[in-house]
Amino acid sequence: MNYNRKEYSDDELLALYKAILKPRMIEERMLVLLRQGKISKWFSGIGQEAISVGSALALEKDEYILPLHRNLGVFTSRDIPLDRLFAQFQGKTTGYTKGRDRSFHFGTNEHHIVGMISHLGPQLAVADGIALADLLEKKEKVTLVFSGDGGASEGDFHEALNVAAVWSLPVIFMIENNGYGLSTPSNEQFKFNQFIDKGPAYGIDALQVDGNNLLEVYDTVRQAAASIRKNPRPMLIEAMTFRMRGHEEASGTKYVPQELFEKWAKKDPVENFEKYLLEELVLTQKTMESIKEELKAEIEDGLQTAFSTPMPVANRQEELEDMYKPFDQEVIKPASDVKTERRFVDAISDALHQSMERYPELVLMGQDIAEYGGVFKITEGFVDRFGKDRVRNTPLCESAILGIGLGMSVRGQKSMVEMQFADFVSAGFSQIVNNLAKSHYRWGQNADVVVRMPTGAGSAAGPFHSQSNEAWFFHTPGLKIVYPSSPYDAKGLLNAALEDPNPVMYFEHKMLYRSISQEIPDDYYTVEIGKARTVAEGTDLTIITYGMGVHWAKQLQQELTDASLEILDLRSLLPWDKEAVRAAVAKTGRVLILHEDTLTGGIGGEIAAWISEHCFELLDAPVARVASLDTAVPFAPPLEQEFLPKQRLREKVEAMLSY
Ligand SMILES: Cc1ncc(C[n+]2csc(CCOP(=O)(O)OP(=O)(O)O)c2C)c(N)n1
Repeated sequence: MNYNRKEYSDDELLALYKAILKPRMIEERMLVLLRQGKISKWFSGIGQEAISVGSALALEKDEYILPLHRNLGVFTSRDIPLDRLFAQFQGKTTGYTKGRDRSFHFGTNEHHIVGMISHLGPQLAVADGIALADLLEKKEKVTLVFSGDGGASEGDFHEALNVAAVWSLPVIFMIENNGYGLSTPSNEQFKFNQFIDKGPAYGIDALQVDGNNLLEVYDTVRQAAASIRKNPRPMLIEAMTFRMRGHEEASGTKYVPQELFEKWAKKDPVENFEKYLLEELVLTQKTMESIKEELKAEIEDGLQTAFSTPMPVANRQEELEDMYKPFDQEVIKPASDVKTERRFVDAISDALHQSMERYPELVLMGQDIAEYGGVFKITEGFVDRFGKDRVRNTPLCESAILGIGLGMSVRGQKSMVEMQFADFVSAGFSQIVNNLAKSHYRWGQNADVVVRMPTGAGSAAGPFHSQSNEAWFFHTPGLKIVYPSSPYDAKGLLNAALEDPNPVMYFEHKMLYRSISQEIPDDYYTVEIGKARTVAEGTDLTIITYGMGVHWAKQLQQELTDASLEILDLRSLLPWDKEAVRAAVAKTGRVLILHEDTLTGGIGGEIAAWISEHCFELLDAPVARVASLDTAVPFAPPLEQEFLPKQRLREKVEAMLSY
């Protein structure tokens, strides 16, 4: 192997040697422990250490690195205490996730590391978000994120590189090309010759390095980082390497031809570097042995401490609470009585505007939201007032933008991501339900992101511009969901959502945008998240609903002059107001749950179950539900009207009243 030490001093080379030896010695020790049945399997980085170690040491300590499952060398090079690292592997409380996630699935802001989720690709956009925060704060920093050659087949890879290119984000995309994705060889994974061919296609520079040559990786990343800090832009580095062990320890390597192992064994990154340092007289046999002894002692020490710490004791309360960053919402009242008549759409715009003034760290992102003002014109004029840095047109890439939101949270910024239509959130689903929602529980990092969701049917817009998909998120611990039905709540709940440090899905019904208006305070105010509102008081039957359902219920209440209807607007779906539901049930003993979303698996099912379980003695009739038909949302108006629950509401209410 050709090493070129350039201007690097003996001390620097020795530091590199110690750093590459450490993950190798840890893994060798772990292999023994695995055979003894003392630890569980992991993803081996043996043979690829030069990439992890060279990359980590080439950056400044306060620059973020986003490793994957084969990057033990990143964690060790950032001096993670070994007792905590081993405790993490063993699921112990003294690890980095309170025993909630495994192996390398953790981050630590103290060490400027954001760990992966299993899905691989979503990690890339999080790096974009960190880099965007650096760029906006004019910090001369670079962020480095890893991808395997297999993971690079995911759509997230394309989205992250494309946005990074368009926004000139200071990110190094380090691709470890080790020839296999689990058992799948490169020729079954992709058709192109090499990853560096992809760089120019995205408009970014690309370099290839010998990933087993520690000095080459280190020097290349150092130079790339220095250049990017001065001239922010993304760069792709392809590190050619080989995975010397199975996909995960104990999964075998039968599918890999023996000659490949033989070829790559000669290129072992640790042995070759050691040999080179001995030849260069940077290292003597004696110092080498003492370095190994020292590392061995450190590893044994860490292992002993980790083994002697107990497994976590489950605390139900703590488990539930840790899904969210603690936040005691202080409801803010408007400073004056001044009010203006505003449509629903203007109330949303007003809240965004005032929150942008209130939080200089808040950034808006979405398709066509800048000069064009968004397809519903909610951010019209925002660019003139707040500038293009904070009101960002995004490429068409829901997943990347949501991941960017998480990355910005890591750097203490807030973001609002506008889905052009709620339907398109499916293209970013994993980022929301796996990354944003679980991040605080896993390693204490909140995702300070509000996702705006223009939702609902009624305008003959067909199956992909009309869906109600709040139930997709209702089932995801870690998220909050709000769904206003009036201009007053639209403003107050959006302000509250932007204030809350947790990920909040904000549903806004498109048919309410310009059809309703109300006098609402000019000043900033918030509405409590998790609190329902009584819309009408009644004694005969309670309708529990939200969003458009509130308006359908109100209309029926006015038409049915001989019945007294109680209407409860949930306003927040996660968490939802159980006390208000109980009180509303108690008033009438008859409950109907109404929502625009389809019936099966809708939120009504959960609320009905809770009422049956907790309010049985208050009921005079079975809990009923009215919802949309269990079909896709149809296009033609007569079909859409049949789909929606409005026309079935009256019949159901009358049947219940005479039960
Ligand atoms: C979205 C997703 N699909 C499948 C998997 C299962 N899986 C985990 S690692 C892996 C192979 C990854 O290959 P590569 O990106 O080349 O990284 P390497 O393991 O070679 O370092 C697969 C298929 C996953 N984790 N996530």
